[in-house]
Amino acid sequence: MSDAIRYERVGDIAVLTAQNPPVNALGVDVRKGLLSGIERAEADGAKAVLIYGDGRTYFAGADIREFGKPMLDPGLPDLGSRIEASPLIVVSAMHGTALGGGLEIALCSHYRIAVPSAKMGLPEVNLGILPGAGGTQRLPRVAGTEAALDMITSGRPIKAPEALDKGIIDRVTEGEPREIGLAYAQELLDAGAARRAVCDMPAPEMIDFDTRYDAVLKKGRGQISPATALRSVQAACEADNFEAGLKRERELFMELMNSDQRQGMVHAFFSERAVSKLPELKGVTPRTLAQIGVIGGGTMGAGIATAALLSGLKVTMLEMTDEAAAAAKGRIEGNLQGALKRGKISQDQFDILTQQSLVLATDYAALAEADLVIEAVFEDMSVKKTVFTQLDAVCKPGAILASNTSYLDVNEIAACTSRPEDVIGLHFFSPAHIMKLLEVVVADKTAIDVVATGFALGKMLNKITVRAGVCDGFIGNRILATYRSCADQMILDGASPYQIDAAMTKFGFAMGPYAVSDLAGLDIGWASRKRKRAAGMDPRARDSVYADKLCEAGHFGQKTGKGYYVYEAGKRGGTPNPEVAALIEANRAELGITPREFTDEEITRRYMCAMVNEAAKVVGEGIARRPLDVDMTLLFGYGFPRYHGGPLKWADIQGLDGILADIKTYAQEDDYFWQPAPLLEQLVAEGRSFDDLNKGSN
Ligand code: T1G
Repeated sequence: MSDAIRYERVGDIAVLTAQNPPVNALGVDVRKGLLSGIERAEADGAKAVLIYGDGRTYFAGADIREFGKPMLDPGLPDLGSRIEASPLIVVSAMHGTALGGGLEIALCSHYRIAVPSAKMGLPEVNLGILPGAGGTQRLPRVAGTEAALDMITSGRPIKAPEALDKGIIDRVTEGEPREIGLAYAQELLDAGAARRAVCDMPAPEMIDFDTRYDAVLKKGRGQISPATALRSVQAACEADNFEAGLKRERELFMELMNSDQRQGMVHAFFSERAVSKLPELKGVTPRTLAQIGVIGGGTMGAGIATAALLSGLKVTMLEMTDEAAAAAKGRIEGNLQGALKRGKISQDQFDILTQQSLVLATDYAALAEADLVIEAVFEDMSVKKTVFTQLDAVCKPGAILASNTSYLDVNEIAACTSRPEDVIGLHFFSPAHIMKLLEVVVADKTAIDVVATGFALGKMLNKITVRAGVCDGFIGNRILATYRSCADQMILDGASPYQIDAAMTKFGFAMGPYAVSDLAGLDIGWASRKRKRAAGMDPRARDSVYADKLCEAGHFGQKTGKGYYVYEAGKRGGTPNPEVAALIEANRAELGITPREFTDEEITRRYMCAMVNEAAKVVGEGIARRPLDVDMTLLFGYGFPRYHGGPLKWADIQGLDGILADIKTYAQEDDYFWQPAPLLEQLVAEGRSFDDLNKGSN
């Protein structure tokens, strides 16, 4: 018997207890244990079998770490069929998260009971695959085609009471899984209940799968797993018999298992968990966080305050005037109204957050007791310095002084205080109560427990928290500046902003870079270009001025109704702004450029090569610790498609040698912009990948 499954007899019931912490993943030892447990129960005269999990959950699914490796026997589909075929009555008692292969094992059991808090679902599409142990065949049989399709293509788990309504489970009972499972199994035996196998149920009802397929494919923006999973459910309705449906599911499952998208999504799964685990923070106690200050109540500051309030922190919002403070309060209340509408908080909580947890102030003295102050004022070094000098004067010893700067030098900000060890960058993304990314920018003198507190705050606010070093733009905005610049150069050379946007949405971004600029406000890029020019640009850098002309005319994108696109009130999205082409042509003429054609493939390749090259520099210079830190930054802050895993995972999958070769080809036209990253050259020379660096750092 494997250690992962404990076997015992309680009267007529054989009890199989999973013991594979932390989530009872169905690795090979668990599968072996379940198989031999069933065989032993049948051999030693038991009349029923109870399956449940020790610790925090029933099986949370297949062991994802086994993906991409040869499958060791017994495989999950065969194990499931064997459990289902048992002549004994098999009962699963679920708690925690019965996900993927976990729910599939439960569906192979003859009866299912769960505690009310249990959640169940088939989230495989989020890993780039589909339920591969009969889930696409059994779930529609018990829940109906529509309900099953919804769960399988969305991957969303549901709570036990809903699962009961849908017929996925038979009973919901408060208690310990072992106790409620034993009682239920005994009750079934006492009542002489029959074995009940889902595979014997009639095929689910047919629907118009082709129309649905197109909709699912479109919604996935290039992600293939939900649409492929739909075809597998279709097989449940159409196949001649249950076995034939299972076989089709297996074929489609293997197609996805061998896909690049599966690699990308599994990388994302593990990386989002690894990103905040830094070796240097092990054993470091974060400072206390109960009360925070936010300076500046614009969109960003109000978003930060909202996120902090929602996580249970008390917030003092500092503004310059009473009017500005009232406006900030209005923004925060507006954000919290959103949370109220979405059911995240109750009206009572809303009242407490706005009336008790939030304090408005116009005097720095109000920040004297704050454990952490985050400034979100105008992005200008002299303004920041004024703020930090005042904070230094009023804040209590040990308070953390944080800047939400997107680009500026945190060392320089820290140097204007008497306590640079307490200064850190906390770079939120707008809207800060919604966007998942937080860059924790560690300056030269930042104390380690201040870094730990930055990560603790990220956890409280439910963010993906990434460590970044100091440089212009940190991880994300620095890489963004480079790929945006690559796009701007393609425009000078002949591409159009609309072609670039179309090519990048085809790649999987929700929006292309120019539509994003319109959304963020063209004034942001304008200010950044002016700052770079003022600091002195390298004469070899190609500068484009057509976008400046839009700004000079007062067109800042969506907020003014016009930018790269024209936005009509009440309509979603925009249409290309006809004035833009003339501005670009004038810029080309000024520079003596004869425009040429670009294919979508070339646009994508250049854009991605620029992103990967800068990302490799960011890792090589230690601004990001590991390639996965870059990948998670781009995924959670910049809309990079999850199914590609992140730019550096994408690069690994494409092949680093080909990317380096293309960069060198582009460098023949412009050897200033296209300077190959030393780390990329090194990896290619050594035949290694970015992922090798991730693994080496664990
Ligand atoms: N396999 C391996 N490791 C897993 C795992 C899994 N399925 N699930 C979690 N872990 C690790 C995770 O990496 C972390 O490790 C630790 O457990 C705690 O997780 C044939 C093909 C269950 C809701 O997709 O959604 O079944 O970082 O920090 O917030 O159809 O983990 O501590 O080293 O996330 O309490 C389908 C994936 C698989 C579920 C718990 N199942 N897991 O969340 O803790 S595919 C899933 C989760 C499949 C069949 C197929 C969540 C959770 P470390 P955690 P949590």
